[in-house]
Amino acid sequence: MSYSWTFGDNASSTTANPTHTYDQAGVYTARLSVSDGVNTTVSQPLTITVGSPPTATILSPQDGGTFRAGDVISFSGDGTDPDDGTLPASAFTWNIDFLHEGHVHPGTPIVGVKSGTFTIPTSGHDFSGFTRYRIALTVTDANGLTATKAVTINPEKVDLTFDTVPSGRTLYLDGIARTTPFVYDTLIGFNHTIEARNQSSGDTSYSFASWSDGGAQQHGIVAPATAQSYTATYTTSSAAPIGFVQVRSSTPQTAQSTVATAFAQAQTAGNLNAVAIGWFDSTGNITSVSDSAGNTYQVGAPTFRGNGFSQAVYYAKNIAGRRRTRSRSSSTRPFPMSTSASSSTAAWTAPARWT
Ligand SMILES: [Ca+2]
Repeated sequence: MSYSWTFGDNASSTTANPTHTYDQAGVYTARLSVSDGVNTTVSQPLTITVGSPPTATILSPQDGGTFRAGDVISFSGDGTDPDDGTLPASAFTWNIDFLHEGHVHPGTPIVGVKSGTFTIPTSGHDFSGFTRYRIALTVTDANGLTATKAVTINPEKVDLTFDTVPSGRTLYLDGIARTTPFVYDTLIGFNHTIEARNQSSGDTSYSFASWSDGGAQQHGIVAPATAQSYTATYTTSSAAPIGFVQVRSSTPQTAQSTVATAFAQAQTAGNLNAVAIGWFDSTGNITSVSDSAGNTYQVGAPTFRGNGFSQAVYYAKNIAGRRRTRSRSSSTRPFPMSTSASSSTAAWTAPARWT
């Protein structure tokens, strides 16, 4: 069995239990490999600190201190070393990290100063949940030995309650949809955007009416120092039901290019109009059906051919809501015709050969 030590300062040994003296203070890594001539095993690295490490002290902020959005936090510290005495500013490195639940958003290290300031943001990454800042000072002595001290400061938070009237609707907080009611914890003084978008559910439409704080449909808020509620009130409306189906008929007895029939009742926007058309011709086709409100009719049931007659059904859905007149055309004696629609008039035009 053979032994091979390296001590990290270019020195080595082949004895099993060597003694080694380091000439210079510093941090070294020692390793041992053991061999039986066939297989070699290398030990875990062993860190050896030679000399006296420095001491770091954070003078401010106080560990456990608190902050609000926009606060300017001053930090300062000292570093001393048994060998070097008071350490210069060049020996200082500060790390100001934002901690969120179990993970870290590291800040850019600040190097070469014994003190400084940083400002708590008023927007951006929010402080909801378990958040805080960790301020760590690392000092390094002339031999490269280090010491680190850290303090944590905590946010002063407030609960904001959001709701809608009626409740159970969706609000947007900083652009993220949330179902009401909900409570949001945030940093006092932090800026947020709240929005009560118009929305619908099933046949019910919800139109924004007002916010309890008098703000616009979308507006910014600054988290106050005490708990606050924000409620958006909506005006609700239900889609109109499909209109009443009515019947009326026109029976021109001479050839005409257009036949018009008035619907019996006023119509409601959104209704469905259906028109049944018959004519004494087993080959002609209806070319178009329209009404005076500008609604365009589509074929509902294809033209049916009988012995000397035809008939077809047309419809227009989601109609505009006002009275209108209707007509149709044919060159033969029209079939007694009936219309089913919620109220208006429609017109239909015969093929060219009819006229
Ligand atoms: Ca030292």
